[in-house]
Amino acid sequence: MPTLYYALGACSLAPHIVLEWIGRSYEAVKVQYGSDELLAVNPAGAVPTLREDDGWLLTQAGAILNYLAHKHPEAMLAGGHGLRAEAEAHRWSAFFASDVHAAFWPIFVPSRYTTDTSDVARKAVTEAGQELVAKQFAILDRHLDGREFILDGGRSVIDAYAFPMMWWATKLLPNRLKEYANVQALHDRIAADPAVQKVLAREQAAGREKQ
Ligand SMILES: N[C@@H](CCC(=O)N[C@@H](CS)C(=O)NCC(=O)O)C(=O)O
Repeated sequence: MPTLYYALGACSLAPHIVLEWIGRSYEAVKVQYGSDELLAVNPAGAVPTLREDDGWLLTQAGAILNYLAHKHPEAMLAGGHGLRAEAEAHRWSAFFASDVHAAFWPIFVPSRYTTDTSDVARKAVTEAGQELVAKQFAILDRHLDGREFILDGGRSVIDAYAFPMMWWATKLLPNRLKEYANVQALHDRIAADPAVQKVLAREQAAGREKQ
């Protein structure tokens, strides 16, 4: 049975959702950033990490999602067949990893982006991050015009990848997702999915447990 190491509300929510969509047994282990338990499975001290029964470890959200989609073709989460469909899946995976996720970092941890410790400097970094995130959501919003999901071929791991980031945006952008009606619609569609509700409830319950 595969094991997913996750943290609350983090990008690890994406493979957590995908494991639920796949519908096979898995274990989800909540970890603390910086803990020995996490460092033992991911030298970056980051989530997500997927562990297979034989001890094989896979890190990087995009790689895990791609692996799960192809390990379970019956779940039809890879976003279509053929060279171009695969290229599109890689394109959007890279977009979320390199452009969207990275744009959130100055908002999450502004101190990593300036050596100036003043509140003014930190606030400026946060605002720069918000602008960068907004730019990425504008791109996604245009792409989603007339589409139900990000890739052709229906719901895919890429929609799950988008979900935590859309969720963060509803909390961290000054205008939330108001300017991005198509992104808001995708967020709402994924959020309403019973499997997603189950995963969110599980993560929240785990968060309430005593450490
Ligand atoms: N490139 C990595 C980034 C993973 C990442 O940054 N995860 C965050 C949570 S969303 C994390 O674990 N941060 C802890 C830290 O940076 O200390 C991936 O896509 O898996």
